[in-house]
Amino acid sequence: MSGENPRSHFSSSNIDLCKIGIVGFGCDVNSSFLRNTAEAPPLIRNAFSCPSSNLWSESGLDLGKEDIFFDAGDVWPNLNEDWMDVIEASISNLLAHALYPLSLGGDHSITYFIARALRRRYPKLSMLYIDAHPDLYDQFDCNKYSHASSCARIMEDRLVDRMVQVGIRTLNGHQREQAARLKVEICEMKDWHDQIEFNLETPIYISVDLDGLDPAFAPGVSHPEPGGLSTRDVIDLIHGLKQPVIGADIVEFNPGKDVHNLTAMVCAKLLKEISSKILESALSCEIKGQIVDSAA
Ligand SMILES: [Mn+2]
Repeated sequence: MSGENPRSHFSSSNIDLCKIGIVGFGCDVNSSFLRNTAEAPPLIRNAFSCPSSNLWSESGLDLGKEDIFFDAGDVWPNLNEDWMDVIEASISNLLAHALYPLSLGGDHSITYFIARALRRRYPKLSMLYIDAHPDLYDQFDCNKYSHASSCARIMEDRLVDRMVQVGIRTLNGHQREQAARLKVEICEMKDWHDQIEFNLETPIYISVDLDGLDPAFAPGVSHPEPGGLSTRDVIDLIHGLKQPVIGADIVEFNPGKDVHNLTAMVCAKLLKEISSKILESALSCEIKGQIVDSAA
């Protein structure tokens, strides 16, 4: 470990020097089956700074250095607030400080509200959506903001130019129709191979639902679906992206279903590798914000 206090690595005093804005959303009100993903953000933070590992990414970046992460803390539901606006405003605030937002969920419904904020900043944007589920229901349990409908909302509102989904293995008839109608590009798990190329040409936002991984690797989820990606598959996929990565979320970790903290550690590992990828993108630009300008 490079620091004295292993739990302080997200903290930094100067928001304007940092590159990545971390925010947790303790939101599971749009979950359709089980709750408890709201408990995830602090556990992912703990796993990130757990002294069982170090803070270096596989690409050789020391994520324990100062002025990488600005920690905006965790946002918790307040029945008197419009929760959707709170998420969108939280991301907008990070973007206003030229930070690349990295959100810890919470259920997958948060991604739609994150994308609403991102779209105002990024006129060209692709989303890489790693999940067992396409989340394309027109509505689920009479809830149009369900975590099972987030991609339908994102595509209807044209919040991304391309939506590429990986790990999908639960398509039904309705969602196949929705995917065709909304032009979602789905790499079904049955067709997955590790040399796959998506040829993304715009900045990329990554959304990782832990159930995209096989439950053998990430058992702490509400909807375990056998036959999924390995942790290595996901890391290699992230490493292989050629366009700048401008933000991400890590969602649907259900601590109540975890085994020996395994899924929390997977979240932390993905947090490190995604952060490293974001930093590589940021460092390749001499001035913060150049990615935005070049994408216009
Ligand atoms: Mn899912």
